[in-house]
Amino acid sequence: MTETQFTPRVFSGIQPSGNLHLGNYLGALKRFVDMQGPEWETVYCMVDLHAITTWQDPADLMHSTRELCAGFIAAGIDPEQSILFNQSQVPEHAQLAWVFNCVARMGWMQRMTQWKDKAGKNQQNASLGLFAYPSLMAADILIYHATHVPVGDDQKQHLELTRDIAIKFNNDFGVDFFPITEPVIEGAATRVMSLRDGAKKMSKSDPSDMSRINMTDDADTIAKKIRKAKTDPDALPSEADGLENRPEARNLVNIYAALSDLTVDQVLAEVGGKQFGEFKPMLAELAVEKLSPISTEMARLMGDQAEIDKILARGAERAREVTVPVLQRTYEIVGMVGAKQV
Ligand code: AQP
Repeated sequence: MTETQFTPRVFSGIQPSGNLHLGNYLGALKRFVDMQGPEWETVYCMVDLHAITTWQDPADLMHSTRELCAGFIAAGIDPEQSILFNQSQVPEHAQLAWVFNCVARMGWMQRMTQWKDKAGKNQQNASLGLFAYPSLMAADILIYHATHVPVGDDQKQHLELTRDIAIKFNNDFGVDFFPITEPVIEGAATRVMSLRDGAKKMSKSDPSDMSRINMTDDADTIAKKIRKAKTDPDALPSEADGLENRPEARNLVNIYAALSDLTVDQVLAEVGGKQFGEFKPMLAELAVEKLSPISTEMARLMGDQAEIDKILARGAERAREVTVPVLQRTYEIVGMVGAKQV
């Protein structure tokens, strides 16, 4: 079998489940913007089918999808350069996911830590969709033959599963059809932690709004949340080793580094020896400087929702130029009669 050369293509997505936050921005969105360029084709998606794996109010889901689209554009995604759309408008994602449901093994899915975390103790009452989520995620990526996927650290295991599904599909059918995708988990903020608890990931679903900085927060709210962020009584160290066993301090330094495009060592060379009373206002000022223009632009874009819907529809049309032939070929490989007509 010859090694197929795949076009360098980036795919990633974010769930429109409300409360787009600093973790989503630094771990994902900002990285998506950084990867736009001549080196890659870039495909970015609002994964609304993933969002409904847990209950979403329909009106809120529509609002969050449009707001997330506004967030992508406000952060710097150019819908002419990148393909930008919502997942449900491209049916091949869900169709390929069904094929992958028949490739992935129950044991693989049961090992997913996000499934265990999100289903909690009440697995019997969780949706089947939540269990099958990683298979849809593999389809999201592989329907584009994406070679690279920028994500936060929490998605590492799902990316490994995507590779396992591609390898098993290729082996089962004796083809070299799906690429073995590379995760891109880079930068100082691959895992932004809660502002209230340095052991917990900053998350959309945390009941405490003080635990996260939302992309829609105004300057005063951002400053207040940083001022009240949990810290320890010690001064900041001058080197990264000094952040050992200081999760809250490490988190704030990581956020500062990612927002300013510096390394942790560069930040500590500047702020080492300072108390949090001095560092927090510096961080608040930086966060407001970087995030306020994005939230202002998001609000402006949300003033013309018809335009947002047009962008998403156009993005979906462009996406289908890639996904329809990939699904057709998949069906052919699997042995579906009439696959040519897909
Ligand atoms: N805290 C985080 N730090 C860095 N990256 C993060 N991501 C999420 N949280 C952090 C990255 O954002 C992208 C989109 O994530 P998602 O839409 O799948 O949502 P999620 O991971 O479910 O986000 P939340 O906030 O954690 O939501 P809930 O509360 O529903 O669990 C991904 O690339 C993710 O890595």
